[in-house]
Amino acid sequence: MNIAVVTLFPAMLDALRAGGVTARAEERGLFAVTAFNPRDFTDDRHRTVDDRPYGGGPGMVLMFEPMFRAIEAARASLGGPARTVLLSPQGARLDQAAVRRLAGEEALVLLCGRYEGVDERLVEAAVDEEVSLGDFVLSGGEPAVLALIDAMARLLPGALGHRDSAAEDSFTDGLLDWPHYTRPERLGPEHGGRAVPPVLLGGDHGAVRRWREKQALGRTWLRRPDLLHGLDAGREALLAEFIAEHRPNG
Ligand code: 9WO
Repeated sequence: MNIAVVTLFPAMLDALRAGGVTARAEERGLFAVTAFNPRDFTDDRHRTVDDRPYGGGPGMVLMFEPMFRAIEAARASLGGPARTVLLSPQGARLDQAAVRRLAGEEALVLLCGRYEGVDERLVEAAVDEEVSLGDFVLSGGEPAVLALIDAMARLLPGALGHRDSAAEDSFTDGLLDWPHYTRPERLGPEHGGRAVPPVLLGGDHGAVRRWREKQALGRTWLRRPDLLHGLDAGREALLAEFIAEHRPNG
């Protein structure tokens, strides 16, 4: 997968190479990320990329030409058609289904806004899709692009190594994760002697699986009921057990 990012701050993309799944995926050649800086596509002595908003008001707006030329260069570098995505709070909310869809593209151009935003004519002329990570304002689209690339990279075949497409990873698809524990079995008295749920220590893999699915269902019910729909009978029963055993604040 080839990704071209249009950004005034290309150094922010270095974080992708600093470690973790994205660094390994790029080393393995599963994807490549290249930056295009609109400042390199200006004609004036000051390399101007922004100007004051028509109609007045505070702040600056990214100008059409430097952004458009950077997008054209980005597309040319990808050597084929590429979906162009602007990260902005005005976009459709990103979810795992959208991440999967975008990760399936051969090539992508990702646009980062800055200041008060981009000239709207750029959105009309060059953007296929606007994507938002949520209802909050950043100072620029770069952190959102990093998050999107990270979410896509871990879906590329080979990115997670041995964990790839493990059946286990999908059995709570669409639910929140279950709780995780590691050594020691019991914390010291300074931490209240908190213990690991005994079922996880018993070696009954069927019971562990059932407990995890139940916890995933229960947490989703408690924290994100909007995600719970169309449960099959088995899951309904498991969730009913969780609810029966659940004590608020307990
Ligand atoms: C600024 C602002 C000020 C008052 C009222 C509303 C406002 N919206 C914005 C705004 O959206 N500024 C953007 C900042 C301009 C372009 C880059 N910025 C950006 C991208 N902020 N947040 C994102 C973003 C992208 C994806 N998902 C979540 C947030």
